[in-house]
Amino acid sequence: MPSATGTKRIRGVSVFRPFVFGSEAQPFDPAKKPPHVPADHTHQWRVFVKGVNDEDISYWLKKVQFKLHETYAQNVRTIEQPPFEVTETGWGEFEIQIKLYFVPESTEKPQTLWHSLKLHPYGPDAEAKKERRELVVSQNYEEVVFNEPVEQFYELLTGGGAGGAGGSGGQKGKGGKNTKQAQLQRGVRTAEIPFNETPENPYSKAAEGSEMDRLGEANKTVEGMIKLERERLIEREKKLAELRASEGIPASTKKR
Ligand code: SLL
Repeated sequence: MPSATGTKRIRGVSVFRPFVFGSEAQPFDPAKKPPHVPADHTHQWRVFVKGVNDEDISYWLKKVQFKLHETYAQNVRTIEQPPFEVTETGWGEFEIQIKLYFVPESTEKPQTLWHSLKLHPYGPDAEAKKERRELVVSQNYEEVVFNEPVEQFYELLTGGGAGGAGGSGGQKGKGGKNTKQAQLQRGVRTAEIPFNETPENPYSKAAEGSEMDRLGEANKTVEGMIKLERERLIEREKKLAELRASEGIPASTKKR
């Protein structure tokens, strides 16, 4: 059956888009707890899905469904436009199911993620943070990968060419220029993350670089440990062989 215009898949192409999802929680100050909040609720929290650096992601993400714990009234919350977030109050931590629905042009099925809502400070300074009633942030950087997107979605994702949604002018630059400047002018969309991190946004090329360095170092340590273990094993096998030889036990324990 011939496919409709724009629904042909672009073979061999993958487009990824970064995003951030997670939660923020803060304990109530008992002296200033709002009156409408149930007595057993100790925290206010927010669960969210957003672009890196709060970049608009609604050109590929249509809606988000957050499935809260059953103790919540109407625990399935569907957010149809940005900000894709739910703010609540409560007393306990639980797993939140987050279902991402892509724009209809994508013809993609929804994708499900899980997030563990964190209300209590964790990590080395947890006690001091608790004392100060600090905001508890638990968030993750993620990338959605669209493999072989249909043409119409690829156009949307890349803001490609004339009439591309979200562009300032929508028209291609003179002579089809493809410089970064020309791309920005006509609103070409990319998955680039900022070079440097900021207090609001920890996800950057620089952070990625130092994380790679850290992983490289960790890898070296692990390789060193493996080498040491291997040497120890050889040493032990040698000792075992010596013992066996001195007691006249054959090296192989294979049954005849
Ligand atoms: C726990 N397994 O026991 C978890 C469940 C549920 C949290 C946590 C309810 C709010 C309400 C709320 O905070 N549920 O009553 O509306 O820790």
